[in-house]
Amino acid sequence: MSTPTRRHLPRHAAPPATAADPAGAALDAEALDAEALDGSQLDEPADRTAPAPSPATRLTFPPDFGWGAATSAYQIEGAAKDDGRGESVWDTYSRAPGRTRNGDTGDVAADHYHRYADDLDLMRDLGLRSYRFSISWPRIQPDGTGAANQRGLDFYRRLVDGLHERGIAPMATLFHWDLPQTLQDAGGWESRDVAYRFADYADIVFAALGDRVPVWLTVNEPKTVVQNGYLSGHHAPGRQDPDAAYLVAHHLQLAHGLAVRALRATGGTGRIGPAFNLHPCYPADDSPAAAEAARLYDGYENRLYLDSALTGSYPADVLADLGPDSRMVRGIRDGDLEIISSPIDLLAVQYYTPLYITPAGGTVRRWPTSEAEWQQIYPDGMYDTLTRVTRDYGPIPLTVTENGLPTPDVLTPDGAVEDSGRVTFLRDHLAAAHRAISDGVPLESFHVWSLLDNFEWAEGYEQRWGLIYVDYPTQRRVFKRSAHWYRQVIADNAL
Ligand code: GCO
Repeated sequence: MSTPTRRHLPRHAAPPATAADPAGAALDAEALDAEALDGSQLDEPADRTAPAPSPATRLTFPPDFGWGAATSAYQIEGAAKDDGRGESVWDTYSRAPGRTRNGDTGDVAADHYHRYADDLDLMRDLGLRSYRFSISWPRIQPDGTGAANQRGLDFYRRLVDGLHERGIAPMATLFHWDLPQTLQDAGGWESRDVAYRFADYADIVFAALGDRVPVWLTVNEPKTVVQNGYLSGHHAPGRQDPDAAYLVAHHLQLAHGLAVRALRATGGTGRIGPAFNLHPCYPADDSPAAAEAARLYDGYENRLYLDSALTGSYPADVLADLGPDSRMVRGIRDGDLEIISSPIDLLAVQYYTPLYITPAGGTVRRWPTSEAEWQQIYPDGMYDTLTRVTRDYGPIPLTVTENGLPTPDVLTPDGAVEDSGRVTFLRDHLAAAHRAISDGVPLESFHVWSLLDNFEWAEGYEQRWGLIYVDYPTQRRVFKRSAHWYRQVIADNAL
């Protein structure tokens, strides 16, 4: 077997240093002081203190633009044992000692399973036109196979009906990382069979909800499962095995394609696509070696997923780097890429951060980070990502299904949450998205991550990503300043 020669910066935490790339690791550590770096060859960051534009300079969005917010099941629902829900890999992982900050789990989370009706009212008050949520596989099939658990399906039916009653379009993700534990015990995503079990689960969900959900997303961020679940090991299932990781990538892509085919087989009108987190990969300096390293890094970060889903082939440079004996390359069967590239209706893009690649194939930080130290704040990366997809893959409709940041939010005694950093961040990223639309990108909607403060995986509840503050001891919800601001943006259809 050959091991990939490069490291890949996982989301949500810095990767452990490896002997394979000591130079890159050293640069990562040095780069913690972003201000100390020389950014002279790069654009200036957006002026985050600029006043709001006057009406004359307003950025108006297309008339039917889908203003939205996003969540995922394990991060908000809680109710871990209600109504026949089975265990997922995240139950197992978060309950294991030392895996999450403060030992936090999603057992209660934002208690959305019980409070969904009130949360729907908050979405209406916010003026949302689109709500992106995920369906918990272990609520639908507690053991990952077999008959549907009707009580699980009923919950999502109530949720979807409640959205329609409030004039909000549902956008449902089929898999946001909560794999039934029973399937993990049978090999998880290393097992090709799990991709076929996913298609069975998708069949059940389409039969129950296909008439009420206009847009489906298949797999959320396969890359994060690969990098965090199987390379760095700080997400479920907590493995550190590069050879397994890329076989998992292939099976997640296969699962995506099988779900697309399952939806088509229903004959319904729903639209469907994958949700990829894309990171623009810039060379860290002007050297040819940095350009070459950034190109391969881009292969692992972006083209592995985009090329297979949209062009029906894996990037040759990544396959060569993995090597012919890698489990992934050996695991690709005839016909797989036809399945993976089954025609899709839209592509969901999640943008959080750029990456700067050194000649040695490591990464450096160029811009200040948010509270999530993996996230550099660089709004132009949104523009670059959206325009790149259109340029390289054609005018497929795009939706931004995640963009946001954590801020150190505090609920004041008079009941306010002043998250002005989130307002600035969203304004700058929306302005970049608007510029992309003006330059011809078919972007149809934008979903802030996240609607509510929630369980941020290994970071537990410490990071707050919501437009709406959740006071966990009481489960009280409070609109942050950013929620009031976003409501006005939606009402104006303009920044
Ligand atoms: C992801 C997930 C979300 C995260 C969000 C903030 O992109 O990792 O889709 O579940 O919570 O991105 O890190």
